[in-house]
Amino acid sequence: MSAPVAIPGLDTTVTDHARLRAWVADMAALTTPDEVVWCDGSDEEWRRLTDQLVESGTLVRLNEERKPNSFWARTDPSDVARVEERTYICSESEEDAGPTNNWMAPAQMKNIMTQLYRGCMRGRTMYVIPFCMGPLNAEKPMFGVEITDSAYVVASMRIMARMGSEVLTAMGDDADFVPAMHSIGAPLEPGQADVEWPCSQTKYISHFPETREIWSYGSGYGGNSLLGKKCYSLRIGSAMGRDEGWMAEHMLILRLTSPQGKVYHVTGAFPSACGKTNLAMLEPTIPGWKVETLGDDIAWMRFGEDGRLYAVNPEYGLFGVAPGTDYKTNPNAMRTIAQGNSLFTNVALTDDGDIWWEGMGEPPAHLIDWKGQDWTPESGELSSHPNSRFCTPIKQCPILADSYDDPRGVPIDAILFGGRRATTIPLVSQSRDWNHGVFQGATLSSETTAAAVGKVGVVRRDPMAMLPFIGYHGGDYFRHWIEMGKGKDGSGETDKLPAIFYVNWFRRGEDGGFLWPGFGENSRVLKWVVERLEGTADAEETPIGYVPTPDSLDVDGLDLTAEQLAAALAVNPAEWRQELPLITEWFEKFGAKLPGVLWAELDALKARLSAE
Ligand code: GTP
Ligand code: SPV
Ligand code: MN
Repeated sequence: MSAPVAIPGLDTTVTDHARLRAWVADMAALTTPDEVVWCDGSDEEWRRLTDQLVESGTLVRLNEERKPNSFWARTDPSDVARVEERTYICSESEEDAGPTNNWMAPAQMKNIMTQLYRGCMRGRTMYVIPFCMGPLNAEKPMFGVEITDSAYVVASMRIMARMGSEVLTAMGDDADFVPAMHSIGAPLEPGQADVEWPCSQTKYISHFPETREIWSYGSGYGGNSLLGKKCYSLRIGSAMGRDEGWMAEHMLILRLTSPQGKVYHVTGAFPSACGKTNLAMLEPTIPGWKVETLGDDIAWMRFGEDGRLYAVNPEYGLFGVAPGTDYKTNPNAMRTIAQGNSLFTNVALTDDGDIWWEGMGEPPAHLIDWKGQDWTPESGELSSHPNSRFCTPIKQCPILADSYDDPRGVPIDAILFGGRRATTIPLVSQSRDWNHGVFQGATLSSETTAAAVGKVGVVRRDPMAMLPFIGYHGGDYFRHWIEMGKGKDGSGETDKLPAIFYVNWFRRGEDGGFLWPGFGENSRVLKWVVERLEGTADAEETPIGYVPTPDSLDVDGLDLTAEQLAAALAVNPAEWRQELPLITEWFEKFGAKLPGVLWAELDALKARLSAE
């Protein structure tokens, strides 16, 4: 029911979509903004909003010659990352949220959040952003509409998703869409001065998987506020995929061409800040190999007519970890941001109006750090927050694959699971078969990073790199993976499925340093993966899967001793035996919903290890 309120911009001729109009009217009546703006995605709108954000102090315009049409933003120091503790899956039954999510009953959550939303946009503008995840010409375009009171969110959404008039027109008057409600939770009283980064100390990131709704409150940070990304494309998306027979995964997508001109597509699921963007944009160090980018964070995968699994990147931009990004590590990311049209959040500002972060060569003599303070190399503090980010259009990536816009996606040949582990996990191993690969994914472990609020460096299980993003019961999610392994419509055409590999770029040697050089050198691992697909690379069968023999991995020209290579590839049964009780404990969390085949995989692993 829409209450009769006279808010400028609320009554509009831009759409005849009755459900959309009613929802916007309801939210406006609840949050009482000064005006409602329907976003069209135009250049004029971008200029107006960024000018306004510069005026209010949220953005600083960067040097036009270095970073044209680009801006520097600093958040409140408390609003720098995803807040997993405040993220909820609100299914009707608690059981359906499973053991990996926070849960609250939908009615109770809506009650609490309705109180928070009441009047929360006072003194602010309500923006309505029609968006589409994935190509607009998809068979079934995946529409969403985000309501927000943050112009920073609108500007970021314009980079990260296809949005604006074109989308609204395509929605017609009755297209299905995911309503995604967002407020920073910082109303302005008459005469009250705004702060540079308004947000609230109370935060809720709530998902209603049954009604396909998102309600977010209190944070302006990416994953909490750009609701097309993690909230829609992973949490709601995973629930849709379960119901409709497809998969929403936290994966990069790349296209790999061998020196013989053969084309392969690879996806990779690594937890947050564990290397997806870097691998997706990799510049191979081995001659003749070519990588092209399709996506750096999210893949939607469904079976094609031919029974193969096809992946689409639902996003339109890159929201990448800034620190560590440099011409040496990720030159293609540097070339992408060099074209401008980007937002940089919580990095440092140089005296000549450019950006800088740790890992970008020699530090300048003076910077303004992410907290707005003067910084010098002697400061002894990081100039940029470890989770500082660049937000940049994917179309600017110089190695974007031409198939990026294809609504059918690209056929996947290999899936990589990977984590950040100082010990135990070898550089690469190939799973024995699909179910063993699902076991590798389900037991994936990684050290926590700055991408989420909380302690960094703690090893935790992060199944398929989806721990914070599975929108339903994790046991059902594993079952869905097992079901997908039976082929299109359960056809049993398992030879058409991608092969599954488990990688770890982050194993450390006795000196504490990384054993493997990583970045562009990871092309050597991709080469081994392809040669396994082609049946030409040797492997040693170990209890945990197939590991490269020292000769089968191309290390030509690499400054790596035989001992270092052996240490990177080592499968140490004693270390693996220590994992077994941890895996048992992990699986027990899922109770009766853990697919029996995963218990069987664990038993088989135990048996293989005890035979060592
Ligand atoms: P999200 O955007 O949070 O999902 O992260 P991501 O998985 O895309 O990670 P990203 O590629 O941004 O890398 C995160 C951090 O790991 C950066 O600081 C990188 O420099 C570093 N990194 C990436 N790849 C490698 C690698 O192969 N070796 C090493 N040692 N570090 C890497
Ligand atoms: C991640 O944390 O996995 C990210 C950044 O990709 S965010 O959009 O904040 O989720
Ligand atoms: Mn991510």
